Amino acid sequence: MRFLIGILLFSLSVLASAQTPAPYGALPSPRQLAWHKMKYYAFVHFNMNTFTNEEWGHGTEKPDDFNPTQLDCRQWARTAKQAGMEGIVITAKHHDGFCLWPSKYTEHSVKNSKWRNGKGDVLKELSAACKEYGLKFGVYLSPWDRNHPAYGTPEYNDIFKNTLKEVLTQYGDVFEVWFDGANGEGPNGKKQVYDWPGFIATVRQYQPNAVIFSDAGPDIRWVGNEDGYAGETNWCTINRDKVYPGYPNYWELTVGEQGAKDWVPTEVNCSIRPGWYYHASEDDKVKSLEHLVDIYYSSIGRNGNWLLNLPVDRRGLVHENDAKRLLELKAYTDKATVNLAGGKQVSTNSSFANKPTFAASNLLDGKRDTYWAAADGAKQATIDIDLGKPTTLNRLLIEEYIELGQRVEKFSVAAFQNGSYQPIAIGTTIGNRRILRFPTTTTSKLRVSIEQSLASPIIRNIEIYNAPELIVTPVISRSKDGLVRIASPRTSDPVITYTTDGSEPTAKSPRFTKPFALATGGTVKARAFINNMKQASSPVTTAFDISSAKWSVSSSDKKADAMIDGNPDTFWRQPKAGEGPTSVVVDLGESLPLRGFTYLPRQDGKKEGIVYRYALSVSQDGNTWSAPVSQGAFSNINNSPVLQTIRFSKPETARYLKFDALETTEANAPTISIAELGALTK
Ligand code: FUL
Repeated sequence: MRFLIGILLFSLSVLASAQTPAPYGALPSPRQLAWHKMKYYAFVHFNMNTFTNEEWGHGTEKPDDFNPTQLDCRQWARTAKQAGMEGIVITAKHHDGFCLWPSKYTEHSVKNSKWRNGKGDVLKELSAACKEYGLKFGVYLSPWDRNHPAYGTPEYNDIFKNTLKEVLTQYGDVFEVWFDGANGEGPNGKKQVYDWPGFIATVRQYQPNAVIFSDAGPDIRWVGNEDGYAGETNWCTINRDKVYPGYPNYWELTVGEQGAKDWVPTEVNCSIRPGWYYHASEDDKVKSLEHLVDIYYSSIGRNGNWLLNLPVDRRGLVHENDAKRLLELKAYTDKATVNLAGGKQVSTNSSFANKPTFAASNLLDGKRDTYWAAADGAKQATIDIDLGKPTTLNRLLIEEYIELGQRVEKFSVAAFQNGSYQPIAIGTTIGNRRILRFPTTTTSKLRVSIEQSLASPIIRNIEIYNAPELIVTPVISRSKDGLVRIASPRTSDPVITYTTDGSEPTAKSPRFTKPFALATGGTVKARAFINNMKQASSPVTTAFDISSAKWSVSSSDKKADAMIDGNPDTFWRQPKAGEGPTSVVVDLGESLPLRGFTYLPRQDGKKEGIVYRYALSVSQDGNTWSAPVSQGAFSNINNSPVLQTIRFSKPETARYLKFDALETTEANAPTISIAELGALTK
């Protein structure tokens, strides 16, 4: 009898597996699947740093410094909603330890601030606003705490768990908990050994549906950069055992690991401005529409979700410039995603068990739960889409049915032209969502070929778009001799107009025809036009201080000039690790009133030699040096290698600058590198 039941069960399972495609490899959990249905939501960096003009606060700030004058979380939610975003993740506590809610577990919180007489609670207002606007609510909580007296002791782990509990139990549903990998010293100079399993268990206990983000997941992973780019190849899988928050081989996170055992997809976080926090000096540095569109395709279009940061300002509002750009992006992406393939004819050369349930028509039906599956065991297949009439197109969206795993390794797209299929695009992985960009083509038939797959391909959806062309924003540069050039790369025959009086460039502004001098500095704004001046790029602004025309670097290394050549793409590197100077002296050629300096780290994506701690001294004669007029650390420079602007506490008059690199971001790479050093005289 037992034997017969065994046979029956076995035959039933064989039958069932023949009826539906079998899953392959690591699979997403229900909470991950819910997250995969999202794609675009806001990060808001708003906390103590907003008021102290810092990126990483020190933990010594006064609670009274937190003082928004017109805080309006409904404005944030309204702006996010209008922008097409699906949620907001707020920096409830950043590295300086200040809590945006009245926590029982620290004195460093809104409860001790004069703001609303200590009765304010940003999380309460934001969670209510999110609810009102139908947005999901998420929280960023930094385990690193530069204020808490218990930091660096086992007691702190319990405090952090209690803090988490407060945030996870008082504000309704939380869809995401964002754990930062940064782990520095606390107020006692001690580092903390974090109880990650305990932190994760706390989230699971109080918000079981929330996804947990960190470098290592467990649910969603960091993409390995803060620039907004996932890998063109991007697997949802990694081996979680080897990755941990603060994992040094962060570039592995950009592409994931094919066939690895854990499902931990990428969330792409980047800021709409250079900094994460609001700095008035960055009001004209909001990323251009073209840049944001590029990030859209490199995040949402490369199997990631996009967490776009809005640095809420000191009033407590999303700044007008950021809000305007968000709406421009929404208007563009709406136009760029009008589906031209919906309901068209589609056929494939392979299908699972020849069953209508897995038919090709599912590919174009716009439904999330239906899919086409190739025959069991097939590793290749072709999908033919008949658009019925010549159609102009330049984008293709393709999505795998990830409920059964991520499979496709390589695919291509071809357009039927002059009697045969001509290749127009290639791709590697697909995953939850992949958008391919290719030159505008007109065709009535498209062929998508799955060329290599870990298991038989299973595709949920294909869409085709004709995205409007965008003009690339001009690039403004100034050479060492103080001549300004403006170029608009990859745009044919643009007309570039510019201003130097701070006004917005229009079609009527002076045209850029040849380099012009701006040796003592000024602000240049430019814009590119095409189509008889009817179509314009975003305006771009670059402010210059004094040029380096008269400067020299006191060094026998000829390459040292790279650090003062005005070209951000060249950099000087200390010849050999541990050898040569870790300090450089720049002769400004004349005595100048100095208000600060700038350091641009190398811009080639590599980290070697990026300076973290520095000291800056000045001299009139190059022999006698002041004590450092500025000394400190460039916050977050490793993850976000943008221009560092340091202002002195009081003006200094000097002819020589000495820049001492006290520590680099990678402890084991003592060589230093500098793309540009600059002086601030204004
Ligand atoms: C990083 C932090 O150190 C930055 O300040 C910022 O919060 C960014 C989103 O994550 O690791």
